[in-house]
Amino acid sequence: MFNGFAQDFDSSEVVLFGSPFDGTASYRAGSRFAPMEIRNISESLETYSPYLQLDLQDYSLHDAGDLPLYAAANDVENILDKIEAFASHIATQGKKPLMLGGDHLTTLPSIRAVFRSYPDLCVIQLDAHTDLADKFMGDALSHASVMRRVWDFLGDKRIFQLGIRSGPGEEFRWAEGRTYLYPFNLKKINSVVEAVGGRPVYLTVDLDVLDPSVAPGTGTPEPGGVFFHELLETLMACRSLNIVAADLVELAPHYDHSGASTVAAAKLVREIAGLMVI
Ligand SMILES: [Mn+2]
Repeated sequence: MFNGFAQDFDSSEVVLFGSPFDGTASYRAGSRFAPMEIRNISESLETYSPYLQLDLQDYSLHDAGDLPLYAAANDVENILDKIEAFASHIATQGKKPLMLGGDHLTTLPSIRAVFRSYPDLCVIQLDAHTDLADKFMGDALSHASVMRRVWDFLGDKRIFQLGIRSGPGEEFRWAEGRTYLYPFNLKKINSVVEAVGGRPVYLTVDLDVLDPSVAPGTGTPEPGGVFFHELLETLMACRSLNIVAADLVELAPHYDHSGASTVAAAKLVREIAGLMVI
């Protein structure tokens, strides 16, 4: 159990669950271990957030554990269906899903499920990579194509991408007029918050938005990223938003033997959960 997520499903406002799948990692796998390691390390993390000045223990939060995705490891669509079904199960009851990935493709079924409950959904993506490939190595379902697949059903100008500093030129050009892509850093968050207004938000945080000196434990590290406090300040700038679902993806804990990347991820989960209940 993630520290502080002690309530039962029925009484909870936020439901945490893990999607331990890294089958589409293009460089190096390992994010399947993220949910387990994040939970382990959360035991050493305070449940109190001094940033939001709230204690997770005072809120109705449930940890539903990990989805059993190993058995179908070679069947991507089957895995995505399982994630979508569970996220739907949460969202249709008016609860807020908070998913621990997994590679970034796990975000697709989670957003798809939430979108059915919130047709005017916006997506805020904090990430190093465009993730807008129509096909990556011939594959339409890849962590490098996740935002393109989300755009397929969400349409133009509903996806806000910040921190982006890597991707093919054609994806940066494709983004023009279709998504709001703010490269290199997170400084445009205030205009994003203003543009989103009161609409429901799905927040997806790819851990590789952080600089690899902060979080080397990820599948596709990308130099030139933000420091932890910048990401934290960005999250705090989102406190007025109506965040109805969120995820944290792409932690591959075993590439960082210090454990610091996992601590960073766990701390982000605590703050994101806080944003979802205030
Ligand atoms: Mn990504």
